[in-house]
Amino acid sequence: MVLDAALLEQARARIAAARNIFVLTGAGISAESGVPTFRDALTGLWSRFDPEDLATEAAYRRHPALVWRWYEHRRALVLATRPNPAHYALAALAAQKPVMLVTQNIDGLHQRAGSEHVIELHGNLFANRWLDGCGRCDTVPPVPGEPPHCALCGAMMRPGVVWFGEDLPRVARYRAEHAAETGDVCLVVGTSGLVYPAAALPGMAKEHGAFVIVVNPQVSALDATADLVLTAPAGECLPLLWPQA
Ligand code: BJW
Repeated sequence: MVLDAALLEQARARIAAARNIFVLTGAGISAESGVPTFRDALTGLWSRFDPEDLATEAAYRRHPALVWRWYEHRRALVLATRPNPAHYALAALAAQKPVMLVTQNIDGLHQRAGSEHVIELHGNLFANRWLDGCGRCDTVPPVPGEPPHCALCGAMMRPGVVWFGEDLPRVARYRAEHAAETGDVCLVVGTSGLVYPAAALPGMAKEHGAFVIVVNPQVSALDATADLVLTAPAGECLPLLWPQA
């Protein structure tokens, strides 16, 4: 992919001059690691299901084993991947200037690349919690392919992610909004910009005076908010935007 040299230079200058950078990432930043983006067609067993139909509490209550297996499949997939140059570039940037890194991703790849203090808006794939637990929940030995149950009250374990219709973790949301309001550059990487409230953050940043840069090989809903769009895969583009350690 050939990046427009003038746009690249403009983005580099903005980032070099920034005092605080607010970064919002989405599934696209992990695509080059081999993690499917959320709205890509899934293959194999899951190709018959619409992910948006599985990512709700109602779906989990209706088909717990199906949804649990979908998350087990995704955990295994993520564990077999590695961070890519885009994740490492963001970790390197944080060593050079204040970066507030907000991610919609649940894969933990930013942390594995060395980024600290990552604000996870949609939870984490590896953090399970109880659904309707009794407060003293304890697992019985799990049946393979089934969600673990509490030995005391029978509650089910659920993935510690944020499904549609659920509130985002309050502290993460508060910190993300603060980041959007205080960054002088807002760098949006690999998100379709279709899922709220995350998708509202770049607009909030712009209202507070940030220069908004979007990195995405495809058109996204946030292009209209952007001051500058870099049409490129994150792993190719980000390492060109600032010096790498
Ligand atoms: C590359 C690339 C490369 C490819 N380099 N890029 C306001 C308006 C309308 C609706 C709502 C609203 N406010 C709230 C709602 C409802 C709802 C919502 O947003 N619905 C919309 C779909 C219409 N939001 C919610 O329900 C949220 N909760 C909430 O608001 O609570 C208050 C409330 C309660 C009750 C009622 C109403 C409000 C919760 C949202 C939770 C989202 N959860 C998921 C699943 C997480 C767990 C899991 O993964 O299983 O989070 S959905 C899914 O989408 C996942 C993602 O984090 C999220 C965003 O997706 P993302 O990251 O943008 O991925 P993609 O696949 O969409 O895009 C990838 C992009 O990468 C593409 O653009 C590619 O081109 C690009 N790409 N390769 C760079 N190499």
